[in-house]
Amino acid sequence: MKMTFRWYGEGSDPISLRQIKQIPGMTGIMGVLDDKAAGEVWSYDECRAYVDHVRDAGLECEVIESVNVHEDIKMGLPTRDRYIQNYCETVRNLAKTGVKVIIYNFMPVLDWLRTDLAREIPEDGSNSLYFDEKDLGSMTPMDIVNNTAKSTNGFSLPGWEPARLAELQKTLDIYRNISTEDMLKNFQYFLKGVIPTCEETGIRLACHPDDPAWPIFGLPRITHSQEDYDRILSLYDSPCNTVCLCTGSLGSDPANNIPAMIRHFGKMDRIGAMHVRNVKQLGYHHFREASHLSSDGSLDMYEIMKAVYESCPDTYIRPDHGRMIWDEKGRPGYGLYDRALGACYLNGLWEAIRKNDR
Ligand SMILES: [Mn+2]
Repeated sequence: MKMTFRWYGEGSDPISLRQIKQIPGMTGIMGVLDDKAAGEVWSYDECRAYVDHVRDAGLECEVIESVNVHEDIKMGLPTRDRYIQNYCETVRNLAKTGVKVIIYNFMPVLDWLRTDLAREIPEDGSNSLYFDEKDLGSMTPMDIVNNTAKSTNGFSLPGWEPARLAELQKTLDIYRNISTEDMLKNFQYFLKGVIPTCEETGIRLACHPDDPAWPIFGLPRITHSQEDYDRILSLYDSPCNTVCLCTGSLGSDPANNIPAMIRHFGKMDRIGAMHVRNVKQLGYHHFREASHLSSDGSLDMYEIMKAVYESCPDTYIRPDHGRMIWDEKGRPGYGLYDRALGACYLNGLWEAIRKNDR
């Protein structure tokens, strides 16, 4: 297991590489070129400069996140071929710098979704990301976008880039005529276009699940259960077609048995990377994010780490969204303190599991 930390890059992330390096057991980052629009090529020079900068700080940079798939690919528009070519070029450029895994998602338009980015946790006065489907009742997708954009403390958020949301209404109208089956066909077309380049360059592509793990606003979401991922892996059978198993996204639905899913895909060697965080299920389509500690949420983090140890012990892991604690002001979900605590806790579980196995 390699413990890593999401980092948005110099100028975009208020957290420094030096701070990340000081978290015990931290080996590297999961990086992103934060200013890139979906569909744009990440040039070799840009990738090289980013990776070298991370390495100069004594950290590895083997996982890159949010190489976003252009909406035209997901919608199956004729313009998709150009964007698939661009994607392949980015894959090649990243591979040349030593990157091993690229995390992406195939969520239609809205990416991850919350109804509150700073809901106070009554027990301790901290706050975290929160979702209650009942609050969506009166909201349009446009309301949600505006709300989210207002609550980010001035930071960009992955998946909420203004450029891709500018034509939101037009995009939503197109999706009205796209079925789940169409979406799967578009996904397969994308994989057929990109996986051969991944195989050639040794990059593993890891698909992040829908967050939350159910359909929203009637959009065709196809990546939120074990069955969904079995189908996606069968669309293109390759060791490079893998899952980014995000325990918090999948864990928003109590029907998903996370340790069982880790074992299932881990034993197939189809987990490219993991996001490991806890979530507190509060009712039907209703949850908030919790500290990583098992007893603070609904997921058994010991069982999760044990499943990793037993089925995919070499995978990349990072703590995911943290609460805002100790008066930190930062990007919602991506503060330093609670994610650092999360990493230490997961490392502690790992040490105990490992030693207990001797
Ligand atoms: Mn995640």
